[in-house]
Amino acid sequence: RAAKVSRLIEIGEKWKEKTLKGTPSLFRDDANKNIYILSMFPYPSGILHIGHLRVYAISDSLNRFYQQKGYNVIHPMGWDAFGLPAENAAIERNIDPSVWTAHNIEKMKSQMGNMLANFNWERELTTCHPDYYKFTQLIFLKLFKNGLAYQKESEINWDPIDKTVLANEQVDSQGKSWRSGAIVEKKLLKQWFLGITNFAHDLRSDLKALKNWPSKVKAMQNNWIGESAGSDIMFETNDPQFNFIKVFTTRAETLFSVEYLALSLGHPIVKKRASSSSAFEAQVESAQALDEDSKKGFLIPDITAFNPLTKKKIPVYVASYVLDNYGHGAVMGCPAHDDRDFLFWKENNGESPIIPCLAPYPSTTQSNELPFISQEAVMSKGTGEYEGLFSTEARIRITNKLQGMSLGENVILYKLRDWLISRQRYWGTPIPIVHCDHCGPVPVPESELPVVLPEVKGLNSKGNPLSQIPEFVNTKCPSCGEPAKRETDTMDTFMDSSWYFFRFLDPNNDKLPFSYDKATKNMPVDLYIGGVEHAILHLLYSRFISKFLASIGMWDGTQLKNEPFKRLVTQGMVHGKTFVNPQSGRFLKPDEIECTSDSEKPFLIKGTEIEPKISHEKMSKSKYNGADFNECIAKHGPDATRAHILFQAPIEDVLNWDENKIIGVERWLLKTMTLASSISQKGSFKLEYQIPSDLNQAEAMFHNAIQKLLSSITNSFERYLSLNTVISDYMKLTNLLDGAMRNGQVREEMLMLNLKKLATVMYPVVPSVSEELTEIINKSQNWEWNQYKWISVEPTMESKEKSFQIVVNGRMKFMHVADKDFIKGNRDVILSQLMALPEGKKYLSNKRIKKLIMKNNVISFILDKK
Ligand code: ANZ
Ligand code: ZN
Repeated sequence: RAAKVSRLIEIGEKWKEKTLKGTPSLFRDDANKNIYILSMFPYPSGILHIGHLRVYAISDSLNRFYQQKGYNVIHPMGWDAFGLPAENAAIERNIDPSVWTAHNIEKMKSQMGNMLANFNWERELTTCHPDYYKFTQLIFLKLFKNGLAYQKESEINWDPIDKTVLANEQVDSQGKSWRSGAIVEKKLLKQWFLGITNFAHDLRSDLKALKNWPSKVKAMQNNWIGESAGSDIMFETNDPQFNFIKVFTTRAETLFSVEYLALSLGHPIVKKRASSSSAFEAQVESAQALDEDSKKGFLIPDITAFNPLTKKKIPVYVASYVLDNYGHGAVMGCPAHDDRDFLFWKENNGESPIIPCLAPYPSTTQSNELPFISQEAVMSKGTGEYEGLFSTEARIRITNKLQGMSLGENVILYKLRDWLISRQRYWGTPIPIVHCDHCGPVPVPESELPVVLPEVKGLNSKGNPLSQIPEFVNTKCPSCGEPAKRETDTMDTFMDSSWYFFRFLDPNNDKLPFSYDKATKNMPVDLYIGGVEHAILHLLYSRFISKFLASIGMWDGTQLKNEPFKRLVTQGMVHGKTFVNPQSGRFLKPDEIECTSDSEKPFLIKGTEIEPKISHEKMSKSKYNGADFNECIAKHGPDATRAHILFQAPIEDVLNWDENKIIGVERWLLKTMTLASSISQKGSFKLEYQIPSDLNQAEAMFHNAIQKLLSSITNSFERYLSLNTVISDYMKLTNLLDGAMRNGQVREEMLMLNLKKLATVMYPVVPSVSEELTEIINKSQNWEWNQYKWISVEPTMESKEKSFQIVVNGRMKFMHVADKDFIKGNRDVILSQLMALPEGKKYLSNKRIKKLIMKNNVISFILDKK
């Protein structure tokens, strides 16, 4: 077996160079048949892991399938190369991040080659190269000029020892810096934001146009955007400075049950009070330490608000459950109809009565216990003109009434916040802005791009690296020419990846990020494949930037609402086989495990009789369950590895990686080659041979079964993206051919014809074995046939023959295959033919035929029982 398997490795080597090129371009004849298949580009960490193997095996199989169908497939690859890991590696190893990154890219590229992934390397891009980030900067400037990039004070994580800003991921669960161990502080810093909220409406409503996205992902985006339709309501106050408090509510009809207003800790009124009273400030600070879910609060003295409808006087509280950055940082408290308000009021106002203004529909069995939060409600007594109205109708009328009084209006609110892109780190795209004392923030002229990221010697983790380079910082104001300072923040790497799919279409354009025509012609991406971990941020940012670029006329994607990705596939995670010692609960390394020959107890902990506990879990170093697919390729060859990972699970499901199970796929691949040799040796065949019309019965069944599989394979690629069933169909096809060859009922020409089809449809998944099969066939036949054109599924055929059941005295005795018009012939001829058969002799001879009935496929004899 080992020798046989090594053949798969050799074949992989033998055809590597050829398969890496994909099908020859002359087969992609129709210039207008384009398809764009994209897998999310990787971070160049230096090692391709098994999750990458899975995505690229999927995208490359589809790539090759569409090439065979004659499409021009755009199947590019590039590198999402800015970001913290490179910066940290550079600090640790004292090398330039660009050197580290370039080295990693080389390694990963060669691993992609080992798995036979056919990418359009002529389109390769790297986000940390100036010829790419120059245009990331240009897009930033376009946003800036359209009022969609602005600076605002915002809270950051501050490491007081390293004097640096930390990303959320760099703060551990105890609130300490991952590097210095210092307690991380919150600090306000002026930072750059992008106005994604201006697109909130479209980002939400255009999800409906994305028919080929997983509904799970659309639901996640929908929640993240968080649209809420409601009303703004103004409450007059007795405060001389703040005459009104504005609240946002989705339940304006509950206005009659308002007992209090609650303000967030950052509300202007609260801030004002805190600045003039240290006792009040202390209260605010202690409330700050509470979490949002806490229902604690305190009264603001000397301020009263008035209900705009009832004119009732109500107290104003500060409450930690009111969020600063949602709505107006203020809520109208309705203890009778809202859970949180109910708890707050209980906690802070003891026993004072809670008065509802809504009741259940009269005919329902809902309990009217408080808080009564159902919206299937009618307005209670005491609500005047609204009494008896449904909750939803009263809501509209009340808001309209308030609007007439200029005390309310309908609004739509979003949870989505503007996108904070400032990073106080080195390894990112510099923000192309100059700060001038006279002119404020001034954009660097487009003609001066890129603002090059300067080289840094001895990069360290302290402070903001760019701000420590005077030659970078000090410059002239592009507007007035006075000395000025460059912006020293770099951009969030999500900015780099928010437009790379456009650049792939025009990677060498040095004037523009991409040409209008190329983008308009090839966008949206037809199929985007990647991890579900990007379901929110990356996909949302990409949608935003695509819509923005369309809004300024850089491309036209109106046929799909200027959306970048037509179909999205999120592949499942790959889990690794994990061994745990059942006694200690400790994770075990592979070399602590021994394989047994006992199928009941296949594994033991070495040197013991203890069976380890086995599960499949997310791969991690601490669980020793990582699998290196490079080793797998070295041991089993690229084709078996690709087919195995596709075979093990449907694309979207979790895949439990078990290298041992690759045997099934290996056996199949070896069998195809044996089969190819056997059929090829049967004779010399005509290259143009077509399916004959005079099929015998076995041939017709064979033909029809093959067509069914070919059609299933085509549909699995094209419609269902069901690549695991593709592999099982390959195996069925192989077995069908093998069976037909063994039983000899199908003519050899047909075996050869279908062997060629097998080699053809296998190409997308196992390109080098497909090449080998082709070579076996061509050598034996002296052909120059190739497998690069996808097969067409033929109509099913009927045999010229039919099986007849021979029934004797009511019992089925034997079958006879004959021309389908057999029973329409002369009775004596029929009888003599049947009598000539061995079974005929046995059951029919020397008996007197009392009756003979022939109908459909039944020939029934009634014989004398003597
Ligand atoms: C009165 C009321 C009565 C409310 C009732 C609900 C039920 P969504 O749907 O998520 O948009 N709210 C408004 N601003 C808030 C803030 N800054 N922090 C915390 N909560 C805030 O939620 C809207 C509801 O959340 C609003 O409607 C408001 O409470 C509260 F029976 O107003 B409601
Ligand atoms: Zn200036």
